[in-house]
Amino acid sequence: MSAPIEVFFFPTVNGWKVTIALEEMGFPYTLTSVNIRAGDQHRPDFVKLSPNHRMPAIIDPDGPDGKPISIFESGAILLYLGRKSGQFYPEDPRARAEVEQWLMWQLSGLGPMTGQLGHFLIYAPLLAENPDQLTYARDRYDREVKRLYGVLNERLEGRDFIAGDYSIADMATWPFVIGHSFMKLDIGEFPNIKHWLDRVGARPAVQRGRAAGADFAAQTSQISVAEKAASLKALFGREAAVAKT
Ligand SMILES: N[C@@H](CCC(=O)N[C@@H](CS)C(=O)NCC(=O)O)C(=O)O
Repeated sequence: MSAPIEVFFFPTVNGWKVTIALEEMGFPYTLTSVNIRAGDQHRPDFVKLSPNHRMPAIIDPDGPDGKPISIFESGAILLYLGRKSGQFYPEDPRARAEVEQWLMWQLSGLGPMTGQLGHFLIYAPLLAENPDQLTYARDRYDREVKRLYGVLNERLEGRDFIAGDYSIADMATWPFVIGHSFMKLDIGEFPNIKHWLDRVGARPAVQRGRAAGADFAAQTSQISVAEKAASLKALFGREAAVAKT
């Protein structure tokens, strides 16, 4: 059994990709909290591992040459773990290209666009000086996320998984789609996605990965006003425009 992989983690969409992959692949791991609401992502010791000031990151004490290796960016971590385990990332070049294109689609399209839609729906109303001006941004990201859901729904027509067998492309995408109701999306409009969400969500390893580190974060509704203000500052570098509870 290899030495545990240390995961620098907070229970969020990008963090769950890594814990789901580790659970699926059977690697032992430990979690080190990076509380992004308290600004841990900006701590110098963490930035040495993750120069982009974002979690997740990992340290594998048993890297490719037997020496420790650190990796940031969820996509790079999934590719590394797929190569290391020889699982969920096929070696056949055609099958591999299939997985990679859908992984990149998640990393460059669905992920950032969902993130922006979430920002303009949930955080921007607290931060913007004039919340009435948010309509354009909301419409723009709502339209784009719906378009991307349409692409995924089409892709899943007649398929159980996104790219051939169950793969790291599914692991990257699933955490970003489970929050569809927060994005005010009607999943009933995307029946193939709904079935795929259930199919992937029924996997015990996915459930364990999704539950990892749940105790690191209190529900936002349970934190104090002062903690909320500090978290907005840590995440977006600005104070709430209007004091809200
Ligand atoms: N492209 C990065 C994005 C990572 C990312 O955005 N992580 C978020 C949590 S899901 C974060 O660390 N946010 C802290 C912040 O915005 O300051 C990846 O895929 O790993």
